[in-house]
Amino acid sequence: MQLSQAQIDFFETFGFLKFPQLMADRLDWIIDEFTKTFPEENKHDGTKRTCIVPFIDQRMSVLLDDPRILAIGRALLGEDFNYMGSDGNYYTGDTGWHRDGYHEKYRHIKIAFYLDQLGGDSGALRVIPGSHWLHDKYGDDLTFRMRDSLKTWDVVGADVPAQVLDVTPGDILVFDHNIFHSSWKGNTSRRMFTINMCQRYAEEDVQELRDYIAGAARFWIDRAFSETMMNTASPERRVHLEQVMANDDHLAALSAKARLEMAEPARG
Ligand SMILES: O=C(O)CCC(=O)C(=O)O
Repeated sequence: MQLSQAQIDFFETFGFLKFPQLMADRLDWIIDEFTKTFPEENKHDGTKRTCIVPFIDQRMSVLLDDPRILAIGRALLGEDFNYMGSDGNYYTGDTGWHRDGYHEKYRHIKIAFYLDQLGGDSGALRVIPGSHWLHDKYGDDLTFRMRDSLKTWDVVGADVPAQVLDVTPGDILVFDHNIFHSSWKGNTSRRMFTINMCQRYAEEDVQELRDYIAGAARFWIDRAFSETMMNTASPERRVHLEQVMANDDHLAALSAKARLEMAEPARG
């Protein structure tokens, strides 16, 4: 599979893409592995989000070798893109408007697998097309004002002007971390996992990458990737692991500190 120039242009302009039924042939396997990744003894009870990081690393590392996933990474980020970890979730209720940090120089993307049929009234992801470009004072103000849209504009979160990305399991959504996104009216066990990727960092910017990796300490993990992900990597997969593997040596100490300071690992 290859992305068309029109798809690449669409992503650059609007900050997201939808691939209907791209992974339909793997869906049964994906749902089975998703379910098995969550431990029996700590089942999601619907009261708050349950989240596992890194996620595909536990039982689905091979997704990183799938030609379709590779094609998305290569087309949007370059041949030598970095895998940046993954999260698996049972969501409970709404996810308010936010962006996943702001990356000015290097593109970071999320590939999202939603495993339930979702529409605007049942928790489908919403994005504000083109908002990944807002990185000036206007973007900063918007981050702040979006936190309480009712107070700011007398508009509930679900009515903020946005594109609703309906999904059928097997569809793939891809979005830029910088885009404003949210989800409203979902139930208490919405299933979703993501694969994060970014452009490879130039040597002079590696500290920025290390700072990003440090953020994973809140999940109490000692390495960015699981042993399985690293030990089963073919030379082709290694290309997408090596820059992070070379720059996660500070994570174990930071996680040890987080274990002392937090009651439980972060839920997102
Ligand atoms: O589906 C959701 O509730 C939100 C997903 C999201 O915010 C994310 O993956 O960054």
